[in-house]
Amino acid sequence: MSRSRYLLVIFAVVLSGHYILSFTSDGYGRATSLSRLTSPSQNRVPEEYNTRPKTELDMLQRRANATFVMLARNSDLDMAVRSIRRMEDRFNTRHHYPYVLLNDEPFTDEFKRRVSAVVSSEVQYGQVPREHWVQPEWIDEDRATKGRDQLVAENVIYGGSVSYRNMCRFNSGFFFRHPLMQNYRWYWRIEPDVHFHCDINFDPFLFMQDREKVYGFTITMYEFDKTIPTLWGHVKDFIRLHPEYVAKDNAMNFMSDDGGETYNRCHFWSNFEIADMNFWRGPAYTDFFEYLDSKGGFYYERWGDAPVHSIAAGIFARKDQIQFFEEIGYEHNPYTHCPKDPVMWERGRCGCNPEGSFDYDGYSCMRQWDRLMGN
Ligand SMILES: Nc1nc2c(ncn2[C@@H]2O[C@H](COP(=O)(O)OP(=O)(O)O)[C@@H](O)[C@H]2O)c(=O)[nH]1
Ligand SMILES: *[C@@H]1O[C@H](CO)[C@@H](O)[C@H](O)[C@H]1NC(C)=O
Ligand SMILES: [Mg+2]
Repeated sequence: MSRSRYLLVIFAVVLSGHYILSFTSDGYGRATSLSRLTSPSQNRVPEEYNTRPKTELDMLQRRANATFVMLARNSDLDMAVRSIRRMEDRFNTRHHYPYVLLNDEPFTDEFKRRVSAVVSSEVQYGQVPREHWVQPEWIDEDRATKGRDQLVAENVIYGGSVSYRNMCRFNSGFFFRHPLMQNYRWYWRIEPDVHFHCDINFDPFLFMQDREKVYGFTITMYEFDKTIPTLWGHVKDFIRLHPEYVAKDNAMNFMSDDGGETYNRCHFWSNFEIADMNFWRGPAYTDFFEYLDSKGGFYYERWGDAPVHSIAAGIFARKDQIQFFEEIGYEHNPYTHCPKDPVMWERGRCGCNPEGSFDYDGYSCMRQWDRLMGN
């Protein structure tokens, strides 16, 4: 064998070796055998969104017009710091998205100092204007009191709380109107004391922006019927008044088992949300919120922002604009979503137990979601 021929053979062997290696690697720089054991989940975010091996410089080149948002009380400080620290460790030290923290009272200096210490980006602290928070004047207080007393008698969680109702109404119709939120289109809602159990190796904002998504969730479940006895009737009335807002190919069959006649109480758990504020700021949701608000159900009953947001996304958006983020391991007491797909679980270096995932718990609405998406 001549020397040049010999070198050619070596070259060919090295090349084919490299080819085989890259063929079996998982695209995240690690060889994996798991990917051959399972068919890919339909929910998996494509690998082109993988940001992990890139440099900081790459990251800075493409970022969405987005922020984290957390509503918190000063007394939530320890838990707020924990949530944000977890978000930083699992995602944001590679992305540096800013945070907006909102409170119906002024944040204390101690609160600001502790939160600012854990973030790798900018934080802004805002106070909610009174008119976005307190029970409106025109609410019939006698009727509201009766409503609260009844839910207390029925042992409904937060049944007697006015501040909880203020919070739900604020999250339904006002957070995206706060002056600090005006600077952004996309947000990721986090709450004090939530957990992110897996590395988030992609940018959910860019994914949603590129794919024209409007709403992303990780956990879905049934709402308590006692908190929303009249809500669906008002929704149907609104649809009759405004058929022009109803999207084709919407997610109605996720929320209703009889073509829209009754609500099956399925909703996305809104303590986790990644969504497009243009959707909430647009004409359909603006009119929808105003209509619902005028019925007083945030106070006479105990309408949550979760069913209100979910129903709106389910009717005014196409179903393919709603994203189940299977790979984002997430926990808000008492429920955890943990990726069941072994590839997602391994890539995310998840600390959660997939066997304990809420997805197919009896109280979960993933079955209805799968039915809708044809999974
Ligand atoms: N500033 C402020 N934040 C509140 C108030 N009530 C609830 N929150 C926040 O609203 C979110 C939801 O409240 P939470 O108590 O976690 O309700 P749950 O998740 O439905 O049990 C959390 O981010 C809380 O910190 C309040 O009265 N003032
Ligand atoms: C971000 O979005 C907001 C709201 O849509 C908009 O007002 C603002 O100009 C955007 N900023 C950038 C840099 O695109
Ligand atoms: Mg909570």
